[in-house]
Amino acid sequence: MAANLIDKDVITALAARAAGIDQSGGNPRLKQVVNRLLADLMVAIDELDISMDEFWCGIAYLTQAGKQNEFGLIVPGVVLEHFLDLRLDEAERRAGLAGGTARTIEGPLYIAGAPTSKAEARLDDGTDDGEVLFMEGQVRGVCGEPIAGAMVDVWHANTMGNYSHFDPTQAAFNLRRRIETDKDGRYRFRSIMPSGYACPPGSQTEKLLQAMGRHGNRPAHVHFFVSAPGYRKLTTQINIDGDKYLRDDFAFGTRDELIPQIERITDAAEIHKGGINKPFARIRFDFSMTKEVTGAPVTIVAREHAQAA
Ligand code: MBD
Ligand code: FE
Repeated sequence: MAANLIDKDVITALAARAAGIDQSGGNPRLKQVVNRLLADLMVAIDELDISMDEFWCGIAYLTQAGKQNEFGLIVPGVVLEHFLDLRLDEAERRAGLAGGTARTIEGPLYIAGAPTSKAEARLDDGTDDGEVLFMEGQVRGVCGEPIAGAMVDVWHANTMGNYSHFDPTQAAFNLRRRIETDKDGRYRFRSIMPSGYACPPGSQTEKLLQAMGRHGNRPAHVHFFVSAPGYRKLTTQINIDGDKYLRDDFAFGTRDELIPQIERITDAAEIHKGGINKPFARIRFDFSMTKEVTGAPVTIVAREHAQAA
């Protein structure tokens, strides 16, 4: 079958009618977006000569993905979540908002309402015999001022690459905490070294990636939301150096500035000081926050999160 069976003007008119452009009611912004996406989709169908079987295969795929609540995983997997970050970076650059710790994707596995503590916390419940990780640092403004009372909301996977809540074998809020910085803007926590996440075998996301010759692995990482009054909320992650997938993240989240050095502490006296009985890892990482300004695109993203039971 030949491609381009339908005149572009016919497609444009169909998309406009389907999006209610000729109707006075409805939400104008939604109509504008639906109109554009429909027109672009019909042009793609026509130019690629997408068959009925291919089209309905795609619909069945999306239907199943919805049933399995996988859109939050497909979005980073097909680079769209990272793309939104690139757009926000550029919008900030144009608004004159330079500096600050690089942002990177939130991902689908955040749970709101983790336990809070002042200055320090232990994130793991002691049931996972992973390498002990101490992480610490300071939250400062881009001009260097320490930010007392900033909230460092941290979450990461266990040694199997699984996140509490989504993994029913873990206790509620395991490896999830909100830590308020001390008077000098400092935070510190004890946890375990995470492993990288892998898309669930047999999932719709995994099927799509495989069909494109890709894998569904992320390098080990630790997520953060950092917020403080008067500053722009930061969504970011650190990646664990040395991970096989460090430069090959299926979700495109790795950024050079977000790969801190890892110290391996083996000295007996230091180990004793850390209150443990085996060698451990230490990461020092400071967060740099830009000031909130009027007119810049907001960095507080309204998106649906799974709720803790
Ligand atoms: C994750 O842990 C994650 O951070 C992202 C972006 C996607 C899937 C799993
Ligand atoms: Fe993650």
